[in-house]
Parts: sequence; C-alpha cells; structure tokens
Amino acid sequence: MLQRIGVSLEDTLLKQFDVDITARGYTNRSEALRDLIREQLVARQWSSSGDSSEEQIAVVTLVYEHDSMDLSKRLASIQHQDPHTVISALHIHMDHHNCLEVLILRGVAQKILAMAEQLVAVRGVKFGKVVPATTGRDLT
Ligand code: NI
Repeated sequence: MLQRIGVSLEDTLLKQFDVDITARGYTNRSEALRDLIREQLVARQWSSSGDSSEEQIAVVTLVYEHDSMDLSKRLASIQHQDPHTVISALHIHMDHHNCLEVLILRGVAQKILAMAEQLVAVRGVKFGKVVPATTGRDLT
C-alpha cells in the first residue's frame, strides 16, 4: 500500500534535486526519493551485517589495461582464491588496451568486501568501484 508523505525542503535544495533527477531520467520525484531511501537502507543493512552469516551481493566494476600480464594474473588469482564467491563475470574489451570487468560476488558481507577491496586495490586498476546490492527481501 502506498502512503503519501509531505517533505519540507529549502527552495534551492529542491531545485538542485529536480535538476539532478531530471538529468538522470526520472520523470517524478517520488520514484527518485524511493530509490534514494532504498539505497540508504541497503547501505545500512550491509554495514549492520558485518559479522552475521547473512548472504549479501556486491557488484564490482574494474577497468584496467590488459597489456600488463601481471595485473591480469593478479586479478584472476584473487578470484581463484575463493571461486564460489564470484558467481558471474563479464569482460568487455573497451579499446585496444583497456578492459572492463564486472563481477558479481555473493557471500557474507565481510568476505565479499574483502575480495572486492583487494581487486580494486590491485596496482594498475584505473577505475574500481564496489556497489553493495541486495536481494531486496526486506525492501519493496
Ligand atoms: Ni579485454
């Protein structure tokens, strides 16, 4: 069931919000606000599940130059240390030198974060980002 709420915002903040969400393709404020709230809840769920055995999902994005064999080997070896954690991997050859890899990791938060942070920290990774995701079980 949908509930309506009223939110008070400063004029300038609301204007900035509208410009931002329009640029990102939202057609109404409600959907943008729902997404922001969900993002916040997922982050909270993740940080509070640190020691628990609850399963989480993370998406890891990596951009690197494939010319460096050491780097490719290092990335592969980190993943092979715990092969069941990586449940999906996508590799795109962006141009002559650069590769984009998107990995989906599943497991307890501590474990998958450790792997994700190790991957992002490998020397030569030009862009690395870890996005905590969720099955959405507790969110609607
Ligand atoms: Ni490639």
